[in-house]
Formats: sequence, C-alpha cells, structure tokens
Amino acid sequence: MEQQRKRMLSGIKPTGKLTLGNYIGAIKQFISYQDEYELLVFIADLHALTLPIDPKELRENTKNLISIYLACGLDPEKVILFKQSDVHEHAELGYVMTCNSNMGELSRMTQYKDKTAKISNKESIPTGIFIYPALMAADILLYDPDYVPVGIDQKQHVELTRDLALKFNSHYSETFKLPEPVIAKTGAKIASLSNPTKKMSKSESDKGTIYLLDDVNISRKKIMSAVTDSDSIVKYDLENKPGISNLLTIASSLSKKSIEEIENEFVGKGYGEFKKYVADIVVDELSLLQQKVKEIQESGIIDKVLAAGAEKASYLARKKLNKVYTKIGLRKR
Ligand code: ATP
Ligand code: LTN
Repeated sequence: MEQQRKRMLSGIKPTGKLTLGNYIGAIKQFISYQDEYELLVFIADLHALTLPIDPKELRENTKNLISIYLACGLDPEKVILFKQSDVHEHAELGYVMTCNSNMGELSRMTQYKDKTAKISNKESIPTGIFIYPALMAADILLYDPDYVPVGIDQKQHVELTRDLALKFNSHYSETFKLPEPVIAKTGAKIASLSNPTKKMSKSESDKGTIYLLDDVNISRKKIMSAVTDSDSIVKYDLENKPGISNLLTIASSLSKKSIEEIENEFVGKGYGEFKKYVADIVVDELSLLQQKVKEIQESGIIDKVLAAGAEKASYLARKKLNKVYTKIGLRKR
C-alpha cells in the first residue's frame, strides 16, 4: 500500500513588493517540496490588514503574489493554492484561537515587540498586530499539517501554534495535530544589502532590498553597491564578513553551486568581480521570472486557479471547524 504523504502548509502576506528574501527563504523552498509532500500554499491576505494598507495596493500585491507563485513553478495540479480570505474558516478559527490565547503569550512574540517598538504612542498600536499569531495558528491548525516551512523569524509563531493546539487538545480532547516548523538550511535569512546584519524585508523598503518585479538594472546596481568588509577575500564568515556571506548565500541558493565551490572560484579575485558574478546570477533569474509573471497575468488563469484552490481548502477547513465548534459547545453533539 502506498504510504500517506506528509502534509505541509505555508503562506505569505501580500503586504508589499516581494523580495529576494521571500523568494529564496520561502517560495523556492515551497517548489522543492511540492512533489514529496501534500502541499497547501496560501496568500495570507487577512494578515495584510494588521497594518494599514491601501485597497488598491492590496489587490495589486495579491495579484503579483499569486502570479509569482505560479511563475516560480508551483503547480496548481499538485498544490492547493488559495487565498486566505476565500476560506472564511480562517477568520472563524482565528477568533477561537484568540480566545484560547492569553496576553502574556502574545506579548512575548518577538515580531510583535519589534513591530511595535517603532510606534511611539502605545495607545495607537493596532490590535491586529497583537492577535496576529492567533490567526496564524488557525491558518495552520485548520489543516493538520505535519510541517510548516517558514523563515527563522516565524519559528516562534509556529511554536506558539503548538502551544495553543496542546492547550486546546488537553482542554477539549485530541483535536489538532502539532505542527513542526521547517527552517531551510541555506537562505533561511537573506540579509539587507545595505545593512547585512539586518533581514532583507519588504516592509522596510531601502536600498538594501531586491524586489522581484523591479527593473533588473536597479537590482544590479544595488548588488554592485552592497556593503562588504574592507579586506578582499571571498569567504563565508557570518560574524566577520556578513555582507560577503550574504552574497555567497544568495549566489549559492540561485545556482546549483555550493558556497565552497563559489569561494574556490574567487580565490585571488577581488570583490568587484565577485559582485558582478552575483549580480549576473540574480539578474538572469529575475529576468526569466518577470517574463513568466507577464505571461501568467496575460493568460487569465489566476482567478480559475484561486477558485479551484479555495474549493479544495474549504472542504478541509469546514470539516475541522465543525469539529471544533462541536467540541467547544457552539454546535449540538
Ligand atoms: P515584513 O517585512 O512585512 O515582515 P516579510 O518580508 O518578512 O514581511 P512575510 O510575508 O512575513 O514577508 O514573509 C514571507 C516568508 O518569507 C516567510 O516565510 C519569511 O520568513 C520569509 N522571508 C521574508 N524575508 C526573508 C529573508 N530576508 N530571508 C529569508 N526568508 C525571508
Ligand atoms: N506570518 C507569516 C505568514 C503566515 C504563515 C501562516 C506562514 C501567515 N499564516 C501560516 C506559515 C503558516 C509571515 O509573516 N511570514
């Protein structure tokens, strides 16, 4: 008998222009999993509302995100690809998970602390950022995945999801599977090109961020002016050479070469030549991606893919939410 494949689930928020960090740290990982696992990938559009966002921008980001998923090679025949807001059970279980969490658990989240540190008037912190991990827990627990691939910054949220699932299971009886976070070995954290000790982030746009759909000439310039150290040895050393290490990670993630092979190719050569090499790899990859995105947007398949994905996801989510509503007393036994 064929063994049941393990299930995997992940999502990305349509909050801004997608970056090379999202691509290497998340999307490329999803592609590598689609044959081996039963994979669900969604657009976390409800999460995009946690900080103010213009409706036009949200629509545009959503269209680009689904196009990029498809252009990168996520196959809707193999993967359940959907938009979170098309499956209303996310918001409903999200509310149940908010009630299942406490202020202490949520205020300990690093992302919450980081995002609110910049807001000087604490009274104006949007409640959505605070309850974000409860909705994320619901996104996951609705589908009982075995694994959740995420960047290192999201690991804590998956751990909280496990805690909330355990709490629910022990209060009401076994209901949710405990998911495990999966962190990719290389590329788990792509750093900013201008500040290589910081994460490359789409919400803090700066000259250190490569956007997937930007003019590739701009990306080339950003790589050529990436901050590095003052010697000239191309060697992976995260502590002393964060800039060069970041460029090595990028080049290795986008090519079939290991970091060591690339280091060997650049023995005795300078940083200028190395940066040009990295820029060529990135520009080639992004040019191809942009061409595919254009074709997908012109083909009109996006709505069909999302409708089919929402139907499959809803089937699973509805079953789980019914079970939860019955256990907590909202439905008759
Ligand atoms: P924000 O900057 O708004 O926090 P983000 O760029 O981190 O957003 P998300 O939607 O939160 O984007 O992330 C989508 C996925 O991409 C997550 O799995 C996240 O860990 C991963 N990711 C984001 N930035 C990077 C990065 N610089 N390196 C590796 N992975 C990343
Ligand atoms: N919080 C994640 C996006 C996200 C997610 C999820 C990832 C929302 N729900 C469920 C994995 C599983 C982020 O900010 N990257």
